[in-house]
Amino acid sequence: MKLYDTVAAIATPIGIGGIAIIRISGDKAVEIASSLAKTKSGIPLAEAESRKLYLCDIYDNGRVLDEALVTVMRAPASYTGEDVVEINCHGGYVAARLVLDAALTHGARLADAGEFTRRAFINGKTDLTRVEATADLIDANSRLGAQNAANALTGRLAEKISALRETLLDLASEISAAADYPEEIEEIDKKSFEARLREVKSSISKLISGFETGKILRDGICTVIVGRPNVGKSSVLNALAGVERAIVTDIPGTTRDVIEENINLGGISLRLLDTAGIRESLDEVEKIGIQKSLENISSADLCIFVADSSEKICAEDLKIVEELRGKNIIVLLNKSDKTEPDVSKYADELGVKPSDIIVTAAPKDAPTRGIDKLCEEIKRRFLTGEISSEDVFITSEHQKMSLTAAMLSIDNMLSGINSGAPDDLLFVDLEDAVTALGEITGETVQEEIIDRVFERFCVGK
Ligand SMILES: Nc1nc2c(ncn2[C@@H]2O[C@H](COP(=O)(O)OP(=O)(O)OP(=O)(O)O)[C@@H](O)[C@H]2O)c(=O)[nH]1
Ligand SMILES: [Mg+2]
Repeated sequence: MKLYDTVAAIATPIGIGGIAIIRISGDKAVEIASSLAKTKSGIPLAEAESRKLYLCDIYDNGRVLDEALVTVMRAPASYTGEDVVEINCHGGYVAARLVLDAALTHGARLADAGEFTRRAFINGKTDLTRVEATADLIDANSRLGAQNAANALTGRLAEKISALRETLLDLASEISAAADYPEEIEEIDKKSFEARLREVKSSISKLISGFETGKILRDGICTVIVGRPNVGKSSVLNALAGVERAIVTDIPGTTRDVIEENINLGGISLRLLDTAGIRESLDEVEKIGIQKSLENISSADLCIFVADSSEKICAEDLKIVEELRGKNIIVLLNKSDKTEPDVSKYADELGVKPSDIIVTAAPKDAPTRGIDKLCEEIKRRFLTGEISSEDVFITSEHQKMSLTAAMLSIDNMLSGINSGAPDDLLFVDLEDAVTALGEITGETVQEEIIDRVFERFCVGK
């Protein structure tokens, strides 16, 4: 499929580095590259062997820009399925930009964000699960997140969805054969039909229940640390991060803005947000900081409430805990090096379960306490069960929505079978389920969903 113009972009991040890659894709890719790159061996690029590296000088208007390795990948054996040329020039801020500008001058258009992958999708080189996995892998911020993305990228999720879709298509063809040729084909065996349907349902339900894990693998656990001023929130952040990330002083109101730190927790990413201590304040800047603290609570996966266990619980503490009701919350009784806190008394006063409380200390220049326990508790809450290197979890809302829609249609069919519904009604639900599963791989997807998937991509991918 070659409906498009030829596009080009820098596929690597701009900055100091050994290599930058300029990717050109489309009908005129080789022609445009030929007007820039002259192979050292004298072979015209138009005659270059596909997928072989050629050392070239890159020129623009007779002026040499760089010395680069150039690969021609002829359609359809390329990333996009079109003719692609990749120029591996030197990294940095200037060389790649000049080479790209030269390609644009010679007739290429600057590629939109995700356009190379979108072309690959349109040309059937990839399916929508792999497209989403590509974005997940690029954005991955943890080892297990990258592993999950790589599993989906190599087709594990697509295979699962396609197998389920195939089973449903088989069932559909059995129904329609029985309806079309009632004399030759016996009525469908409802018992075996139902059994196969239940198998598909259980696989779908497993995939849906893996969504929470998939989301954690992809985005990490968004954790907000809240509490009154001076209780030790920033000290806890620093203890978890293992570095002096946030300023710690004995002046209440030290932290005013939200401070973010990403830490690795057993292969997943813990995105910690240290916030301004919440209190009634007249200071304009502090007030904005407090507002931000409150806003972050609503979108967090986990709220760590820090209290100073060397002081009595006060109205301000209770007010903050009230803000956290209904959220996933862990209470830290901090500064336990000063006095040993009575956990059950605090649990009563704060109205939380004793099992949600961890006794901690994060004093300056002295050993910490309870930080390991905090990490274990977070892992226990968010990583239920071992994640094997073979596992693949869905990561996007759209995948979950389509699976839920397929599940609904299957439930309709199951109750239809029980109530003796006619085959043509079952057929309608089967078609809906097949369509819903096709939305995940991209076989039956609407443009709007595709647009949403590609919104996440950067230029050059
Ligand atoms: N003894 C002791 N001191 C602590 C502990 N945790 C924090 N501190 C001290 O308490 C003071 C306040 O600590 P921070 O971490 O800045 O407190 P915060 O909650 O971030 O305060 P704000 O940013 O003002 O809201 C500092 O002097 C810390 O060294 C602890 O566990 N034990
Ligand atoms: Mg602070």
